[in-house]
Amino acid sequence: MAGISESLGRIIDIWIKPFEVVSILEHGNGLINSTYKIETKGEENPDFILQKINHNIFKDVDGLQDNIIMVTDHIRNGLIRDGVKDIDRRVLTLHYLNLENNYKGKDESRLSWYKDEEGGCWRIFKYIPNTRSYDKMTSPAMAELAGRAFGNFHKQLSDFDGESLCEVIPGFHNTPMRIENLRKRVAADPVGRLKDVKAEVEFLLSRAGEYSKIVEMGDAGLIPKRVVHQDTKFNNVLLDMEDNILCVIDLDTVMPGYICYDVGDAIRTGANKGLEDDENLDNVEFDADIYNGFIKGFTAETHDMLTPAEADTLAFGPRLLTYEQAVRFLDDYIDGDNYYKCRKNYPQHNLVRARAQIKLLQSMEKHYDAV
Ligand code: ADP
Ligand code: GN1
Ligand code: MG
Repeated sequence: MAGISESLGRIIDIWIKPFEVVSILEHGNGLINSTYKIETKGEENPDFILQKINHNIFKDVDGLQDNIIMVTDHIRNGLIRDGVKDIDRRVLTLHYLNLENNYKGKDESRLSWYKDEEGGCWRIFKYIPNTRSYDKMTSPAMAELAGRAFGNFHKQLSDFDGESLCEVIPGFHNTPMRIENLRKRVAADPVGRLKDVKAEVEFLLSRAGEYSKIVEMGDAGLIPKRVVHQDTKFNNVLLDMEDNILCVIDLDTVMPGYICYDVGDAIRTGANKGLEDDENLDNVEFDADIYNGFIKGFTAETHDMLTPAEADTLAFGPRLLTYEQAVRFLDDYIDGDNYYKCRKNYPQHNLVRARAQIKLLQSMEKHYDAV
């Protein structure tokens, strides 16, 4: 099995006992962690999601896992309080590794993640059966569904104390910090790629002031910091087979931030008529109908909690997150591709991504008055 050593395989056998592995297959298409589905023997038995945590990026794996435990516990307690019946389908459940009496006589028990012999960090979630997720929002109705899912997620976390969370990636959506990183990378030009991207760098840096304003508003106390998701791709919403919302997943970056980040990343990924890494920039265009559908669902859930100033930032969020993502892809390209997974034999991948984000940003800027 790709990426899974024999010794890790033995741990997985212990981890999912009494169930037995039938197959471990790659699942999903994330750019940071690697995800696998563990299928077990017996139709009626549970399957599992296995993930290799990218600990070059998530350096404090204990902090990361503690965040996920606290957030899922909080959501689960809220569901119990509300008398929800199918709780196991409404929130992610980590599956602990119990090594007690099983492994070299050690008596540690209930590990929420495991470090293998090569230093790889692994965790397992219970697989929520009969579910699906979509990469794209294909209609305004679908976008409304996504908006409701993320809006409800914010409601679930509105009484959660963000102070208890570890900042797993410092300054994750701090746009001025991302811009500063790009400036430093340009100055260092570590692999000699700057010569190919001067126009892109100039385009992005010319907008630095405008796209620093959300962090400045937050610092000035004009908008509240809340616990937000920060990676709101539509495929991070699990739906049942009739497309009813079940839960929001992929909780690694749940941290304090501004609510426009979540609207922003959902629209950046969901309201692009092309792909995130489209080589044909004619395909890449902002879809205002998808945006409107999303905002309808999102505000239906959150209108009670949004402050007027916050509500005013929602429409800017998509531009902000698209700008920031262009900065991040371009930064990684200039750095020689150390952060995002790139397709094999495709050295231009991060540059293609950055150009597609710049095209999307231009299209959003053009439509801004209309939204
Ligand atoms: P990534 O960081 O790679 O995006 P995710 O945690 O989002 O990782 O998982 C990738 C995909 O796997 C999701 O989009 C979803 O389709 C599926 N998935 C993840 N966790 C579960 C789960 N507990 N039950 C069912 N499907 C899941
Ligand atoms: C990463 O791996 P994935 O798809 O969940 C990244 C996001 C980016 C996204 C770009 C921790 O998310 O911030 O927006 O790629 N996650 C991290 O597709 O950097
Ligand atoms: Mg995901």
